[in-house]
Amino acid sequence: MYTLYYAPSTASLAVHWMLIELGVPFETVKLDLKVARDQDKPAYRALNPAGTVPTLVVDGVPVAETAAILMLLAERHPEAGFAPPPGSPQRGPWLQTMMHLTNTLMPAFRCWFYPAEVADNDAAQAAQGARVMQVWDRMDAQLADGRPFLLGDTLTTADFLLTMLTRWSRNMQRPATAWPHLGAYVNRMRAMPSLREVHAREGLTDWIDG
Ligand SMILES: N[C@@H](CCC(=O)N[C@@H](CS)C(=O)NCC(=O)O)C(=O)O
Repeated sequence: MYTLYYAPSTASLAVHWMLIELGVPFETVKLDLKVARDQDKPAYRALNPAGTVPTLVVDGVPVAETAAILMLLAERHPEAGFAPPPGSPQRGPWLQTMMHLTNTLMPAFRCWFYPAEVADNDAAQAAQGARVMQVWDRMDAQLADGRPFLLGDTLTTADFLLTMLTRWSRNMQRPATAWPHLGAYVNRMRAMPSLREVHAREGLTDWIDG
C-alpha cells in the first residue's frame, strides 16, 4: 500500500502524477507548508527528517526524495516500463538524466524559490535562473530530433520529473515553454489525461492549458 504525503503544486506532483498514471491504489495526506507548517511537526519529521514533500510510505516504510521515489515506483511496477531494465542500452542515459535533473536542476530551483536559504539578493536569484535556463538549452537540444519523450520513444520517470520542473518555470521571465522543442514536448505532455487529472486533484488551474 502507498500513502503519499503531498502539498499541491510542489515536488510531490511528479509522484502523485506517476501514481495516477500507474493506476495503482494509493492514499494521500495533504500538508499545509505555509500556514500550519505541517512539514515541521514532529510526526512528519519522523517520516521525513528533512521536512520536505514528497514522502511516500511504501508498505509502512517512508521514502523521501522525489527522484528516488519515482525510480522506486518504476522498479516496483516494471510492467509499466517507466525505467529501462538493468543491462539495457538506455539504462545509462536514464540514470544520468535522473541524476542530472535531481542534482542540478532541482537545487537551482530550490535556491530560486527559497532565496533566503542562499544569498537573498536579485543577483543571486538571477544566477539560479541562469542555471535553470542552461538545463532548458540542454533539454531542448536533446528533444530536437522530434522524439516524443525525453529518452526516446518510451515514457519514463525522467518525463514525470522534467515535465513537473518545466511547470515550475511558469512565472520565470523565460519559461521552459519558450524553447521550441521543449515547448512542443511540454504541450504533448500536457495532453496526457493523467497530468490533467493530477492538476484537477490538486486544485491547480494554471499552466495546464498553456
Ligand atoms: N530534494 C527534495 C526537495 C523537495 C523540496 O524542496 N520540496 C519542497 C516543496 S517543492 C518543500 O518540501 N518545501 C517545504 C520546506 O522546505 O519547508 C526532493 O527531491 O524531494
